[in-house]
Amino acid sequence: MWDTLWLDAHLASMTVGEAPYGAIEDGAIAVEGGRIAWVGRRVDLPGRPEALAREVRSCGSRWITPGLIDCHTHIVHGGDRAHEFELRLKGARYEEIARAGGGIRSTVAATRAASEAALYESARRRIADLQAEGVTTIEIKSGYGLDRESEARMLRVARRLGATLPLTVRTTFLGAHALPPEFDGRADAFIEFLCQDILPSAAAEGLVDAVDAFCERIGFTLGQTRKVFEAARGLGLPVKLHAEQLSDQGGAVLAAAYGALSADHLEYLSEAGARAMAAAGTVAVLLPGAFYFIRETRLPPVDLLRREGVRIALATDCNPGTSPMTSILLVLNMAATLFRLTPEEALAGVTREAAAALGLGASHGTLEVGKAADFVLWNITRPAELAYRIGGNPAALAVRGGQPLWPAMRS
Ligand code: DI6
Ligand code: FE
Repeated sequence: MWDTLWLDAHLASMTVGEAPYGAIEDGAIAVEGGRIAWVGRRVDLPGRPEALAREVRSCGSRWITPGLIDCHTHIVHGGDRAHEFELRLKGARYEEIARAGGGIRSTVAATRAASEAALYESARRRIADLQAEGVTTIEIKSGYGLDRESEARMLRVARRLGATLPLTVRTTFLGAHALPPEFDGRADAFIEFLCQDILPSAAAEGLVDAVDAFCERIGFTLGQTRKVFEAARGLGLPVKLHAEQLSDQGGAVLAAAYGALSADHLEYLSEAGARAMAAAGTVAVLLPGAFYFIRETRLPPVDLLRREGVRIALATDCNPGTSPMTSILLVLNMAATLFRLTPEEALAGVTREAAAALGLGASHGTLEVGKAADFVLWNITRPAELAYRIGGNPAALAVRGGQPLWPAMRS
């Protein structure tokens, strides 16, 4: 007998098939032991609902999607950069601020100074915004500590958020995010220390699910990124890359050569980069919040990605400098309005494709038997509404591992 049977719902299963959104009208989902035990049309249920499950719940004709996945965040960090925002509005550019010691470095100072408890609490609040919109899985990067102890502290906070909240957390080590002040002018030495010491010690503590780097003029070179990837490979860890955000450094080609789970940003992606990603199965993670916030004008090459068959995911990039954003629904809207993704591509980008970008494609991201019973009930009449609206929150109920996240459905 199943634990729970959810009835009177339309399902946007997000499986790849004939129907847009993998839609199943008048569907049902059965949950057993935190996983999806049955999913399909209600008329195909193998018996009377009451005979099949201990608990039968009506969804009131709502739509159900998979739990949403934010696959690229820097959500654990100290302080904020509202002041830098003011400076930019008076004319300073992001790269200028970064070169003048502001930018990422000011967040590094604030993060180093913050206690583990303070980092946990500020991240928990930001995560609460995401959860309210149906996010059940997030990725969290380090990269504002940049020394052994502070990087480990960020990742421990990420692990604790996953252990204490109804949320699946994947951690990514982003030690190669910026050059810490104590290594000024010695980027190669920092990368050496990172690969020999900071990364192995974080990995030994079980804090690292994947390894990332910021390959950019204001970040690290292709050669330095390769060293980080070699170190990750030596530890048996998958890689990802901040690639081609502000310029074409050839990062996507390198990432693909290492079988990266994803290459992220990609406004300046070349054809060669897209082809390499397609061949390697590397997911493109687009971050419209950062594009919008720094007023980038170069669009990521969405048509090229489609043509080459590169999978496209979306995320908030929640970070204090370039995307102080905690709304996954706004990401959907921005991806549609700014990048011209269809609402279906946008929803796939925060479900099926985001799961793939985290290496969780087998267990998350679609409504399919055997996968985690993570799903969201929505007060909408068609799935396109999720990308259509600006502001407002139609989430009626989020369910993770079969457990509702809040006591009653919102209408
Ligand atoms: N790309 C970004 O957009 C963020 N990091 C990165 O590698 C910016 C991080 C920051 O400015 O604090
Ligand atoms: Fe980022």
